[in-house]
Amino acid sequence: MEITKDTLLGFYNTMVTIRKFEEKASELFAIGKIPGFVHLYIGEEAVATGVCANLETKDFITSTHRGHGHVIAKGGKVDLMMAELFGKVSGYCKGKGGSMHIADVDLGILGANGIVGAGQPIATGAAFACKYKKTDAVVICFFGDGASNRGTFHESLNMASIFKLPVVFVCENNMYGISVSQKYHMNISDVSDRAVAYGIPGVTVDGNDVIAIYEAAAEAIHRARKGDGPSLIECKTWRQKGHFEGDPQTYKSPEEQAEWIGKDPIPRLEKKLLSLGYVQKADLEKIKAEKAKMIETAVRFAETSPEPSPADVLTDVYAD
Ligand SMILES: Cc1ncc(C[n+]2csc(CCOP(=O)(O)OP(=O)(O)O)c2C)c(N)n1
Ligand SMILES: [Mg+2]
Repeated sequence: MEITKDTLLGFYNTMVTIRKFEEKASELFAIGKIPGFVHLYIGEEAVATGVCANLETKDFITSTHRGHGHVIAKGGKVDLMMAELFGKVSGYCKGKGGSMHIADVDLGILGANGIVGAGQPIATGAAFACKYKKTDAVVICFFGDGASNRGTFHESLNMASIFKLPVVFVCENNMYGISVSQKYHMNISDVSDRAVAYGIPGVTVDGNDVIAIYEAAAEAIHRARKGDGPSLIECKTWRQKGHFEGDPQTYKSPEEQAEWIGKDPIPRLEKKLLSLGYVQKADLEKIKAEKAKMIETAVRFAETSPEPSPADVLTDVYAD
């Protein structure tokens, strides 16, 4: 599979947008401008980027509590996202969802979700609908290593397998469920081994290598789109921040943190772009400055947007 300069630069733009969004969210949370919980995706940007680069607008994703990267990679607008984090009426969900419940059905973003593992049956149901309606769309289900221990994971893979549904299960294995290391929360080292139990392909890829993820996802998405059913892709990665903003992270050793910072997916892609002669260092700086500016504009939009009215507290909460 030949990967063009434009494709690689597209990856870079998306990953830097996610990084800048997350860094700004961290800063704003620390000074009390963002209410509620914030779970950041810093260090994991290659996963959403590499997978979603294969998708079309008609395709769907389900996301998690750590969902900002998925939304951006699927085409979500950073100003509406930032306003949602601020709880403003101009946000994606009129400020009623917050960081963990951003959705944009028109873009196929079926929602971030505060309930671990809840996206798996939603993705399976959406894939059933795609097959039933013969829309040729596929569904990507993002979830963590912790979520692969939930019953929803096993039920969803089984159902998707027997019905040959067009869904790709993407496990973002950042090696922790909150403070609990994978070593303690499961008895296997590769989540992809779980695919065997459902008779579907399962692969493990380097989750900090956007190209490897793009290629693995391309194959699984092609398979799903042509009617051959689901796959499981495990991306081994690392969250550079705490589970949530404010987490003291006493469970991570400084050595493992340093090792993984050294594997940061963004400098890694920068090296690739530079070595191929596609960019100069100044071009990369320019992209970073552009994205930082775009996020500043989003923050201004969020800050200057009105607060929701208490009178609207129950509107859009229940479906008729
Ligand atoms: C059903 C359910 N159980 C427990 C929680 C509390 N909880 C929030 S995040 C989390 C860990 C999730 O770990 P993982 O799936 O690996 O995702 P990560 O945070 O590492 O991205 C838990 C247990 C929850 N939100 N929902
Ligand atoms: Mg995890």
